[in-house]
Amino acid sequence: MSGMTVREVNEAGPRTVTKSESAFKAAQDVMPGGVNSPVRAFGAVGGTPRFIGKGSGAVVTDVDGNDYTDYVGSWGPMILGHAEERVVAAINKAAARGCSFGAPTEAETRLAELIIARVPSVEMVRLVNSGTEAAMSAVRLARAFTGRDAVVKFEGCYHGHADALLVQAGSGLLTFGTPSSPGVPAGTTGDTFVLPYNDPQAAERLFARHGERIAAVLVEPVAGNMGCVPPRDGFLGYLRGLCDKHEALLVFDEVMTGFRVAPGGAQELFGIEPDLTCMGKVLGGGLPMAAYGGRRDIMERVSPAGPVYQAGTLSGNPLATAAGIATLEALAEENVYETLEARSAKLAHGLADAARHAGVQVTHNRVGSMLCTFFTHRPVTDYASATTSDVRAYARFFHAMLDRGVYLAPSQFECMFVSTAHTDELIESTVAAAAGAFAEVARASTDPIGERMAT
Ligand code: KE4
Repeated sequence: MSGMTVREVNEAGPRTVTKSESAFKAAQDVMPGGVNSPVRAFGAVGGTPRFIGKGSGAVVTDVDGNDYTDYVGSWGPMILGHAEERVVAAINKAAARGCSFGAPTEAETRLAELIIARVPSVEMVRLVNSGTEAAMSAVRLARAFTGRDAVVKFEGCYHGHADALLVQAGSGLLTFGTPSSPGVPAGTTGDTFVLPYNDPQAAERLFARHGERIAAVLVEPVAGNMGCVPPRDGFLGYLRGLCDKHEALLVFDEVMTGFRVAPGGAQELFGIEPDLTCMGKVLGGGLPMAAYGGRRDIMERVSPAGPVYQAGTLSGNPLATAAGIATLEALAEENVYETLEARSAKLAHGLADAARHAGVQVTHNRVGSMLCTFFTHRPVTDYASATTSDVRAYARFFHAMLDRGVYLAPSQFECMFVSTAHTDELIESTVAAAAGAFAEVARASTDPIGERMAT
């Protein structure tokens, strides 16, 4: 891809994937679905998942030797691109001193200090190993701090796979959620409410009825797990006011937005300070690193300073900590976020022009370097509108882009991520590929998506 001309890009046909095919067969024999996280199996788009052999900058190469401009970026962590030399050097240096001690290290303090210096609301932080662990622990802490059990989340938002958060909307807006996975007892979701995203009135009604029971509102300040859905003006501030009024805690899940949409995440971008923040992805630069943090008076309840138990063998792991420090220090350099913004805007405008030229009606949402193209003509502001998207059209687009050397998220309901390694040239070749891919979608649909959706 990086060496292909625009013409070559658009004449490219399906790539040879025989090695990925045999790798997938072998993997399926020994791991459920052949993967270690479900979305990787291409279930939502069909076809053979590409087994990746290496990555360099914004390009990944599959085991058949096919190059792709990568917009998955490991689902957000790779904001500096793959095998970034400062991050790799930091990991190698740390590894040479030992991989894990199960004892405190000064590097953990350094990373904690970097987080606190950047994220407006964070006064104290605990390092963990995944976003799931961060969200799960923040919920436990909020319940302990408030002495209440109920938690509010929003439809279409994802906070990892802890039982209490694997919840779908209950039958009525004001009823508790129901488990969204077998194996999750009803009792563990019986204290979780699920509301529509970007609907302050629904939140108001819920608090009016149950406010005294609500420990926390957990929200993605920019939703990234139903595709990219920005908060409506005032939505986050309204949640802040409701939590203050009813003495509940506001918890921002910034696992995806943290250190991405601004140096201090969405809370810096929108100027709303939560009580607790979950972080991850970028924070580890591609290694297993996450965190939760916030007000000191809350965080000092966490064991061993306080009674709220939470622990982890590899928490604050030296290699992951080194990668995180190197990543945050690199992001602090001049013009990094301005460059990300310019490149992401160029991509979004190019995709919109390409879709319009092909006569394919799509909706583009973007916040900084996270964006999504929804195959619907409607504005996408919540889960209900996101799911009006034509997932078959998305799947066709996905494969047409893959054939042209562009690796998008294998699901309509995920984001594209731009890194500092996505050069103007790679953005331009992506847009050229999209022109061909949208034309393929237009040809494949017997009637333009817009007409079908108009009813
Ligand atoms: P992990 O446990 O996967 O590290 O983080 C869970 C999580 C928590 N909060 C937010 C806002 C998240 O986006 C995530 C994980 N995001 C997905 C992508 N939609 C990870 C990809 C996957 O599940 O394989």
